[in-house]
Amino acid sequence: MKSNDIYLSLGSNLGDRLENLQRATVAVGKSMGNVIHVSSVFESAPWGVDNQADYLNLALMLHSDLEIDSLMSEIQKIELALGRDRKEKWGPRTVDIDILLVGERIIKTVNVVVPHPEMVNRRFVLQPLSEIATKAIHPVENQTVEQLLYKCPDKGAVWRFK
Ligand code: PH2
Ligand code: MG
Ligand code: MG
Repeated sequence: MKSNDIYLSLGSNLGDRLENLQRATVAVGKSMGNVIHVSSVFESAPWGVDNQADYLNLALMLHSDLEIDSLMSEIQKIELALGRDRKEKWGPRTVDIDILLVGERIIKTVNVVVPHPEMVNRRFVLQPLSEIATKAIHPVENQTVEQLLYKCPDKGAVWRFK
């Protein structure tokens, strides 16, 4: 795979949330490629399932020569190493890493769909992403991240944490 601009979303709402995000960012740089940009950290109420702690989220951009399946398996290793235990859909997690965009490619495999199908509906994803990728194009919507944030139907509060 060409070294595209790959955008990831990281989230944590268990344990030391900030440390989890920092450790995950370092691990991404070690095993997946070169981390070029990291957004501020934002906090938001849990989306999808109530009665769990607030999340911290950030977005980052990396350059990588890995194919999509290798990106996915590295992500799973990092999530596991940081204590992720996959139980409940939308439930609490020490760290969740999602692939949002891979350049302007549209990818559908049994493991992963890029652009992330739900990113346009989640303010906690778009708000950090817009900090580092304002003009990046979503190749399905044919809109920039800035435009997607503006028209995002999710009106949940997302505030700057760090
Ligand atoms: N991740 C989820 C479910 N709900 N809510 C917020 N605020 N942030 C998240 O990262 C998040 C969520 C499952 O991936
Ligand atoms: Mg997720
Ligand atoms: Mg995930």
